[in-house]
Amino acid sequence: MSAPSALVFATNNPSKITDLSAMTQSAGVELLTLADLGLVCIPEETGGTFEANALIKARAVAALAPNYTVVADDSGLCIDALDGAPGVDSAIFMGEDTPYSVRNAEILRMLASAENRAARFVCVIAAVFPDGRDCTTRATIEGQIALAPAGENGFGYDPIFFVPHLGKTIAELTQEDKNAISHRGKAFREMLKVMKASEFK
Ligand code: ITT
Repeated sequence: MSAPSALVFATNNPSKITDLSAMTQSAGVELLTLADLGLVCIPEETGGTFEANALIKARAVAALAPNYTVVADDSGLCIDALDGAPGVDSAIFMGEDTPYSVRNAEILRMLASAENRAARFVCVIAAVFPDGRDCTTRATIEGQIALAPAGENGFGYDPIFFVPHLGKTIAELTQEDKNAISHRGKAFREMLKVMKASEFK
């Protein structure tokens, strides 16, 4: 079996598209966006878990594009000192229109006296196939909340997510280096493997 030659990515976040495009190009898979298909889909993320929300997004778009394999990403930053917050609410933490510079500064303030700065990015990729079946893959990257923001690349919380073995924040990495180690890179590569190995159609 082989992976589908085209995937529809059920996201409204252009930065996620940038992350995945680099990987689909090298895997020889065409990545179609909602805009490519003229679709508008903004489902309510009421699932409460990364898996449930990723499936909600993938199924909502699959209902509009039933002949395609649809993938969706639900992801977030989980900070130990904040009991896992912002977690599944990462996109809406402090309000979805609040600039990340403000959100990141607030997280640094909240952690000002924290001894434990451990955090992880979590990503679940859900896929829904034309035959109606679905599956998910999950991956994380472990790190630390930095003492100050650094770097201009990436998006969201990348400037405050420090990767100890590289001595850099994710925002200081190239696209290729981010994808090699990131929650999204690992979860998506795993999904491509599952698709190649399985009888999903
Ligand atoms: P879609 O639901 O349309 O895909 P979204 O951005 O709303 O887009 P999520 O609900 O999955 O997606 O929220 C993910 C949030 O987690 C994202 O908006 C960022 O705040 C954060 N996040 C996830 N991955 C990230 C990454 O690689 N770098 C920085 N922040 C990330």
